[in-house]
Amino acid sequence: MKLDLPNTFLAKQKKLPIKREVQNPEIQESRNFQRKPACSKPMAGSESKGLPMIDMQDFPGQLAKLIEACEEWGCFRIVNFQNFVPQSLMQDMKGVIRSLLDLPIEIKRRNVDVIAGSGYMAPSKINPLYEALGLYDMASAQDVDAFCTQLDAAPHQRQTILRYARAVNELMMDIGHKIGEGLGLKGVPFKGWPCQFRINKYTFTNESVGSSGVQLHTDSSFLTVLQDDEIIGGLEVMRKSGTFFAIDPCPETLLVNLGDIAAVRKSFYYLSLL
Ligand SMILES: O=C(O)CCC(=O)C(=O)O
Repeated sequence: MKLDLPNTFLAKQKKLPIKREVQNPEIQESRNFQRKPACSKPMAGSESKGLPMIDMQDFPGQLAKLIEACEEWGCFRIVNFQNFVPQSLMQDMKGVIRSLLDLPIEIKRRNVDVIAGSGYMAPSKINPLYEALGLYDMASAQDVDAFCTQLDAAPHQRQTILRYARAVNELMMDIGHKIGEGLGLKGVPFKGWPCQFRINKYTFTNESVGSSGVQLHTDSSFLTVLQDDEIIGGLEVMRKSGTFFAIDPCPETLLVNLGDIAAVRKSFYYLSLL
């Protein structure tokens, strides 16, 4: 079995969603935008318009489906992962990041890079609608602590960020192990791999709806786990054919995307992991 994927296969872009009506362009509340009930309540084994849905509670039963999703799509949604990341924690975290992104720019700028691009990214010429906060390694309590200190996080915010970071890191390792197992590799030592955390915000108005929220890119990571908005879509992934496929919102799921490190040939893959 191999993950034999050209880089372009994993490419994705963020298009700001087509609006139905905008009462106030300053307000980015989801109620103003078209609802896409493509995947209102995912059931184990159900599909979201073709994008594979992997049931994290059904292993090894889903191993073949997982590997097929990696090979055919380079991304998939997961369901039934709440033993790692409870729904309430996802909601709490959303509340925390909303307030962090609302902080004054001078405070957000304190979120400095550990490696290039790992910290705060202000809207730029290339990505004028995109802003992000970042944390280099969410597996490191020290890094999480430093991030919270930079942003003057209140004790309850710090607590939520710490819990979320731990939970998502555990989940990422579990997904990594499952992919490894599907490839016939048991016990791949993912512990110690840095796990970057990014909080993305797209600011859009009437004029910018339909344009790119962030430029076309692949992820340089092994895996990306994305907690996306439950209502507003916009993410598109490139299929093997070169056409873009819209990833519709799907509440109570997470999107997993394979990055460049996963997109290497089997022989190299074995070489790099063992
Ligand atoms: O924010 C999104 O929905 C996608 C973000 C993305 O592609 C990325 O952070 O690499």
